[in-house]
Amino acid sequence: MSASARYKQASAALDGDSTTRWHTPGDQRPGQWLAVDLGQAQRIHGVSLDTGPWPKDYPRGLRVEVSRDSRAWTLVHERTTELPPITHLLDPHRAVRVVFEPIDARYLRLTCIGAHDRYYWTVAELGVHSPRSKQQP
Ligand SMILES: [Ca+2]
Repeated sequence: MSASARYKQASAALDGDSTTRWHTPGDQRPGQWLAVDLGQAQRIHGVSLDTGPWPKDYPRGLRVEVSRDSRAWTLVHERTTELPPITHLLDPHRAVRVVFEPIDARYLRLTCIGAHDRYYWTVAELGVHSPRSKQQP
């Protein structure tokens, strides 16, 4: 797991503990990214970004790209969000859920395409969804 410029603790977004987090070093800005290597290609069709105890730190816009070789990337989701996503109202912990057409991927790259002057972008836990298992930690 890696993240853009000197963002430490990227692994905290995948440690199974929603009280630990990866977050941007300051207010969220377009271009900040978080990437994950699933270890091997697998069929996936969605991601969820759990904000843990920081529900206002959802990304104000998110681009999701996937790749099999970390060189050729396929855009599977891109949307700016001025208002809280509907999932935020249902479950603040899972502030962002993204579903896309099933695709084989080993690498995921999440990029912030929005900005906020008061809030970080936080990912307490990243969930990667495959068509077989609805949810994986
Ligand atoms: Ca965590």
